[in-house]
Amino acid sequence: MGLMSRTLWHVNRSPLRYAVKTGVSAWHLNEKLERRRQAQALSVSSAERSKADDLNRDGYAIVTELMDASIQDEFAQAGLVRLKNIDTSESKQTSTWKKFWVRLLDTEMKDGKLSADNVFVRYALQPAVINVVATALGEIPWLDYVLLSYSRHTGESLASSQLWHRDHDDVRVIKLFSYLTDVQEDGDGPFTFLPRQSTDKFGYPLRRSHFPDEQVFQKVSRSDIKVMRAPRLTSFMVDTAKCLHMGSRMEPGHGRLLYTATFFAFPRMYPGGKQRPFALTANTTPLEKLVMGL
Ligand SMILES: O=C(O)CCC(=O)C(=O)O
Ligand SMILES: [Fe+2]
Repeated sequence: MGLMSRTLWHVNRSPLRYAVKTGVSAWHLNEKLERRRQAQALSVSSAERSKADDLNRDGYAIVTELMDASIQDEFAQAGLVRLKNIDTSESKQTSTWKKFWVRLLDTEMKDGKLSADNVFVRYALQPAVINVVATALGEIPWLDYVLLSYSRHTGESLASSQLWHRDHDDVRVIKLFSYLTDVQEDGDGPFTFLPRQSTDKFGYPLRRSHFPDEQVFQKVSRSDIKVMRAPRLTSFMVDTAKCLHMGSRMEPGHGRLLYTATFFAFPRMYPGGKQRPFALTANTTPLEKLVMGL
């Protein structure tokens, strides 16, 4: 890690992160105001508003019933196709640090970009999804990336996101998760988390970002845990910066295919100069462009 990223690592685990976020936001005031204005103009249903309230109050919301029926079939089929092609995705994957985890969309990116009409991009751009996240954040969100990950058993000890952690990519990180395989048993490695209020009891122990079960349950009751055992096509949103979470604790012979769309409030806290991982098409709307940061 360089000096800059090491400094940010510490900043983003301290109360200073809010000052940094405010400072970075001041640079982009016009766009920030435009995003707020456009969020006000969205027509948001009462069901969507109530999910946004859940998200802000508890740090999570179950949103399966808000997903657009017309995209579900295509989304599910596309998941099955990627599952069949796992061996090629694995050999081409760029980062292999998480051995229990394979990224499946890398192979279909062109120059590091997914087309805005790719079903996994469109899934994140569904009006209901944008409405809920925009209402929760009070502004048009920034879609940072979409991810399709396949988790499987490795026989190694628990590591990285299999341990309890909060994501530190930004002050608030709203992830839309959808299962593309059934996750009905503990062996299927369900996404597991603590609601915001329970996470707050844990505080911010210094010097560590990932914690074993014992350490978490010294401060938080085990009965507070939410284990997302659910059939495929279940969708939920979690503020993973505010809620301790873990998952992918797979048993032998089990596999879990999970879709993730990650949203922040603009501007991204780590500028980083990284190019956007999306490519627009002739049909991309101005609102979708704003969400994708294009
Ligand atoms: O694999 C899991 O269920 C945990 C994933 C995770 O930590 C994340 O998406 O931030
Ligand atoms: Fe995480």
